Amino acid sequence: MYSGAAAAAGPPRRDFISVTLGREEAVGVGGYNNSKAWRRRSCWRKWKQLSRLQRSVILFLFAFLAVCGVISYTSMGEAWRSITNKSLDDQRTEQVIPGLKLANPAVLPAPQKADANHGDYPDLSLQKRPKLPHVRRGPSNLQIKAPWRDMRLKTQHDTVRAVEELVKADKVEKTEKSIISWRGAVIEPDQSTEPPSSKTMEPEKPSSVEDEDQKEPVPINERQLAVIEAFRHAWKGYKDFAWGHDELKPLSKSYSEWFGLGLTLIDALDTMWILGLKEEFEEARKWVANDLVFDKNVDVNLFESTIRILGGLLSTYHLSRDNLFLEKAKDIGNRLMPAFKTPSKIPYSDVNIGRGTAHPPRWTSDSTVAEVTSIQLEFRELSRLTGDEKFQRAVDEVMKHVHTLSGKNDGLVPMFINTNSGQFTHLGVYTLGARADSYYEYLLKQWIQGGKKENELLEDYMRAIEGVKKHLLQRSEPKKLTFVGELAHGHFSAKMDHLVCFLPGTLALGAHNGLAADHMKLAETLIETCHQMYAQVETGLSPEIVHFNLHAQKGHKDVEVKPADRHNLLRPETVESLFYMYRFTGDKKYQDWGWEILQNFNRYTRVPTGGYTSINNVQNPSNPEPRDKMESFFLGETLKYMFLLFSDDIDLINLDKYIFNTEAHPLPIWVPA
Ligand code: DMJ
Repeated sequence: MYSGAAAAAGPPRRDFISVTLGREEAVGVGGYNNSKAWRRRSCWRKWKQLSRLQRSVILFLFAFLAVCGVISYTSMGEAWRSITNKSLDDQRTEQVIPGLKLANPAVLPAPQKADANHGDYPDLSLQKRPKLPHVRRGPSNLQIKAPWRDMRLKTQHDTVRAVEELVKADKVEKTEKSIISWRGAVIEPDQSTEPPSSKTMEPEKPSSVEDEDQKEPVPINERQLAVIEAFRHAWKGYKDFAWGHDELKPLSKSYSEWFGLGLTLIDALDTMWILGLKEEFEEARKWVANDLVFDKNVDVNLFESTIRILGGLLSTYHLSRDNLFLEKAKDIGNRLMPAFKTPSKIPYSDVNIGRGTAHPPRWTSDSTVAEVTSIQLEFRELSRLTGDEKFQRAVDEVMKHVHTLSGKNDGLVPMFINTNSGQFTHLGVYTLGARADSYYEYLLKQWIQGGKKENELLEDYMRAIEGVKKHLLQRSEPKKLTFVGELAHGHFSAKMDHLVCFLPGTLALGAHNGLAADHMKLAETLIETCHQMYAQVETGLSPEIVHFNLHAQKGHKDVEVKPADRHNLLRPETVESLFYMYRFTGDKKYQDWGWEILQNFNRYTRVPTGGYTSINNVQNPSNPEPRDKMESFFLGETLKYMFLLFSDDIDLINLDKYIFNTEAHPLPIWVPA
């Protein structure tokens, strides 16, 4: 035991250490037994026997050791982290974890011999491919892992090897690229977002890597790979012939301009993110950073630029957490605001984003109802992110106003609204197709986005669906397909736009969010009809508009197509609804139907030199008459929904956390379910 004598015998500090820490405990002096009380008493006695100086020195030493311990732990942690990060950064720069570099892009085996009937359009059907192991999705910066997670990397190698085998068989593209699949960031419940306030919102933090890692990675399957291949083929055309322009003209190997704002590139950003096309994404990001300028003397359509550009930038910001996209979103959002300076506050259809002026179309002072009521998700989200309420105020006012308007028919709205009077015009025509469609979609989606609190939106939605049931539903012959027709001044027309095929998906989303179960039943019947709009046509692709037969006639199918309506613009609505239906029911037939559509796009709309084209005649497989245009929504929506439809990972854009805008750009639900 430490004694005063020992202290006197040498320098206090050293004595203290040797005597105190060593002796008694080591040799067992003092009748040691196992009694805790005894030990406590004995320690206390020893402590009391120390001089004040000795006690202070002991306490100081303990404190010193504790501080050293904390410091060395932190700096070791830093060093470990930087090693891990560096190696991941290296991987990023090289585009590979060695072995992840592919000799060829991950494209499908060579198309089967083109059917004689298929003209120039190569047939693309999948051959049997090796089963793919798990690929972890998620951007590399969200994938920083502890060393013991190397197992995952090994799995990626395996996947890449499998992909390489596929690639060997392909003859189409030879560019050296890699598949590195990442995932869109998932908002975890603890990161739930809040409705707009006057304070600027801090950008959300990346989702918890640890939480994500708890989940078994879901493999990317063959059909998803086929979508990636299709996207790359489309992107190749855009990159080679239309880079930075609005739309690709794949046959003339040129481009068309609408707003002159790189529409396809912006629309496709989040699709690349979701599909894991990192290299393409980085290249496009560079264009956004260096070449995307909104200070241009150009008239843009408020609705189209909101859903495609503002929506695309906002969702890319959410997925990538890259501030560049938020800054650009703020810029375009501010430049669109002059549209709301009208006598009625119902916005004009067109805005000059350079001059800050807005106007209606030359021939009228009307705006389209769907257009003024389908910009809300985006402007509301912009307010939430910036803390600037003016965006939300402007669009909420439109909804409140439309809510009170007369001229509806059991919740169904006319197609036009006057920007001076604020009243509906051209009364008496009701459709869920062009000019009204997304009004219904955004009623439900705003209600979900805002945490299911805005009752007027829900009321209007529920009433409208009742209106659809009462006035617009009929059954066709011979298959008795339920379809959504139109009503013109009391006369029913059996005409249905392909655009209406958004409805089954929206109904299913509503049912998933607790609305009437019969909405789901209706969704199931309507998606069957949309499927038949493809299946009953010669190319297996739907025309823009169909007419349903109401009376059985020998040799007639349910679906009739008029010559003026037989084009296909590569639209997304049916695939979109298939995606929702599969997510909510798990019924694989929906995936199969989507797979058929993809194959038919590949058969009849794929241009060998890159890109896909809309076609003029879905009824003529030997000459579908290419129109020489690839719409931006083919990359923004159609292929994205295909990829999601084929996925079995419900967390790949979880529908309880994200709401898709009408251009398929996912935005966060403010209070996730
Ligand atoms: C897209 O721009 C949007 O989906 C819009 O709501 C309707 N039209 C096209 C796709 O068909």
